Amino acid sequence: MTRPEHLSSLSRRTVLAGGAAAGALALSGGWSRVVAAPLITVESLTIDVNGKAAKVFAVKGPAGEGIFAKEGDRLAGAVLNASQTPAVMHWHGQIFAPADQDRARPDGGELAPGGTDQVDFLLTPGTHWMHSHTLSEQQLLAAPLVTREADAGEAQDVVVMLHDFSFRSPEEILAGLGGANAHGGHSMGGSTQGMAGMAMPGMDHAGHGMGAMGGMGGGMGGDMRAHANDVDYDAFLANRRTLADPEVVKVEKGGKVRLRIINGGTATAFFVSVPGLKPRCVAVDGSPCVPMEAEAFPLAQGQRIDLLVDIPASGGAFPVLAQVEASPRRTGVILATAGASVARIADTADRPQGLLDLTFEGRLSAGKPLAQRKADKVFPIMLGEEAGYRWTINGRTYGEGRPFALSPGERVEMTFMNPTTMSHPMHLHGRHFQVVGIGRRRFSGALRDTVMVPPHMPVTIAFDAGPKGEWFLHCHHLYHMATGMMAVVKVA
Ligand SMILES: [Cu+2]
Repeated sequence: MTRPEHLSSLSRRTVLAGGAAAGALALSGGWSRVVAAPLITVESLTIDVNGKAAKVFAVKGPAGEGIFAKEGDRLAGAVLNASQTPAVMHWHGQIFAPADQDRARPDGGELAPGGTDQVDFLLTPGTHWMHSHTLSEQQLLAAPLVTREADAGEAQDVVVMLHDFSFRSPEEILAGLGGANAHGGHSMGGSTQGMAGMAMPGMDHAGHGMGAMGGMGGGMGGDMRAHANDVDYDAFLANRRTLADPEVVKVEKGGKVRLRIINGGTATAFFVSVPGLKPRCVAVDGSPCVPMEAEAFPLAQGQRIDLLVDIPASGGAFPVLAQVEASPRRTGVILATAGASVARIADTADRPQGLLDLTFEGRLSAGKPLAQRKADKVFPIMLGEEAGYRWTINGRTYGEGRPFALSPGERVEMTFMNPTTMSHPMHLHGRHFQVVGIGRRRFSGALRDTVMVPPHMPVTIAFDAGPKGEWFLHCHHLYHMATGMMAVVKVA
């Protein structure tokens, strides 16, 4: 098995030893070397984007960006913040990390520059990731946290992390969203400018005039069309590179590849496709699903998708593309066999994609669904939007509302309702849930940790509460979360 260069391969022994001063690092070739603690380091670095220098973050494991482990491994060791900025790290998709080992918890806090944390938890199998839970997520403070399943077989793993990138700081972006040209400047009557702007990829700040109305439940009438892409990004990255200079991953003729794709974009959802091959989705958000083929796979912020592809015996070069929803803009990596000629792929497609919807979600079913059970608690959750780029859960921004109170082991159902004009990828910390309803239709859908809730389409999730602790439930659109769309689930 060839491993991507940017991933570290940790043996069980290595991970267990990670908390000590040094541990042995085993790479796929079978050799090992001694590496010093810490296990994970957050650092600043400068990368090149479109020929311009950009100051971003990196999350380094023992052998490069991210962590790549095997089922049964623990993540045990020190997390060092070697950057100049306080960090709030979240272990996204990890269900065995106790609440007090996740910095991103209601009573958590920043890991100060130079500060160290100790972590020790069993890794959750599957394609997961770790990322900042504050605005620095926009500056690429994120990395893969992939634990190879015991039954993953011989496929070659290729991890692709997607990002939306801006030369502006996240604070500037947020100010722009809340400024006079966004929500705050519009009256309740909406704006014709907004309607004209809505179909424009990447540029529909003006569309927010409608958003405020959406939050009022649609009672104002007018055009309620959904929109996306409220931030105008400078680039879209796959493994930190654009299609002008993409990563080219060497694959074998006749080989099998497992693409593990992570949407680390903060405000961008993508459609993933592999033209020329027939990808089969085998897992979403790290949890196995009944294998499913599609032309293009929707991937909202925070979500992951695992796609199996067979490389033809004749070889060739095959782009793995991620196209922004409601836009022709795209990014990606190239899979190429030895000697294949790699053509330049334009970073703009011939035509825009539509908005993400739940067509694919509705066809998915979990590999291991939850046991059928009547819910002990049912929560209707109304997602809302108010003037001034204020996003709410049940009418309240984070800090204003009471926690959702659960007891360990309770079967919980939450139905998200979205009368706003943007989609909300809703993410629950510390637990995987099953999608069990879309609109009025009940079904045994995918196991996930992040589900997209489009405008005017209720989505119901189910999960069994636990472990004890306080966990965030929030929208994974960074600027929605930062401006209020977050609540606490308290298991006690
Ligand atoms: Cu949102």
